[in-house]
Amino acid sequence: KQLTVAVVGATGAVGTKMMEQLSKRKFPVGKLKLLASKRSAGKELSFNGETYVLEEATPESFEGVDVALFSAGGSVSTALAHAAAERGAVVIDNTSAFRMDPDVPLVVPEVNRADIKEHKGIIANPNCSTIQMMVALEPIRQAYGLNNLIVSTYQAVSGSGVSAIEELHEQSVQWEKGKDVEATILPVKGDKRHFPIARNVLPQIDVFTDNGFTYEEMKMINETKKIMHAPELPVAATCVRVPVVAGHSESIFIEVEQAGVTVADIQNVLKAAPGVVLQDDPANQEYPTPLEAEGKGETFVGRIRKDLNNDKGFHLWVVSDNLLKGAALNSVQIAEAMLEDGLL
Ligand code: A2P
Ligand code: 11C
Repeated sequence: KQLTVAVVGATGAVGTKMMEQLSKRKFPVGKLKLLASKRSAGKELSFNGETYVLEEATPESFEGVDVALFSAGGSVSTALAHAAAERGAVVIDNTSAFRMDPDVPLVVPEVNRADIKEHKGIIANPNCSTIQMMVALEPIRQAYGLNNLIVSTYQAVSGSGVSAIEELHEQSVQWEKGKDVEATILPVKGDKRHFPIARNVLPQIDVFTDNGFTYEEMKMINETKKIMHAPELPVAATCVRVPVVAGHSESIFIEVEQAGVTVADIQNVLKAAPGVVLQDDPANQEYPTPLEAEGKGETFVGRIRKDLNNDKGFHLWVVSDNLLKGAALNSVQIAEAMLEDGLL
């Protein structure tokens, strides 16, 4: 069966990877519509060796579309996702616009694939930093239960789009040349103040909410509870931007429910877990890094240690390519799962 697929935000950091994943994974694309803003209309992009002309995304763009992968920002999804669904397209939305909507499944296929069938036209792809954490922690939760979860992230600039990648490059060059370093994008496009990311670390991703946590932190907290179907689970997050182009890293503390669990038990669970690669051999300095994870679809886990004071406490280091499993790959995997389950 050949499908008509639309990519909304096809010129963006994630949209580009969505096209790459559709091609690489041989998704049955019969017809492809590449959509972006008016600015890009008429530009050309190639897919599977053929040239496609970009069009401005409008409600009418979705006539005859079977699957629409959205990654053009929340406001574009808010404006167009329902219009696409009303025209019969299944929308897989990579923005935060609908993630907490009770009518919209929020899906990591390795974790809660069964939720997909509850959809009413829109399925949400979780935030990148949430996805990799779910892939690593759900198998542990299934085996030993979970009482508590605290995460600190080290997130790549590509999470903030093409312009943030360019900003890191430009600032690095400015440093090299001894020029003044200009910051206009990070930590958050359009916020009151901007700080350099080259040679720096910024403890702010997205804007602050009233409780002192940022939206990125609240996404990790709320999305985790929804994906795991665990509304009571205590979750805390601190999200930090680092001068890395691709690959989010996370330092995670968990407390499991069951007593007597060992590091080897956790390692064995992760060895068998779908989408996980265990990379945990401190004696040989074997642990995941974002540079090594870049371009790969798996979630890499290492540095697994038992807490020194809490017998049920464990520390883990979790790394994945934020544009792949964190975004484009997960979206395409949702579409693949739907095809396999006869939902497309
Ligand atoms: P465009 O290149 O035409 O601006 P990134 O996350 O890397 O910043 O990319 C954002 C993506 O969202 C780009 O593909 C961008 O297209 C697209 N986009 C931005 N505004 C709109 C809009 N109003 N309608 C459709 N696509 C948009
Ligand atoms: C970042 N996690 O790294 C963000 C990007 O809700 O999909 C993804 C934002 C989102 O900046």
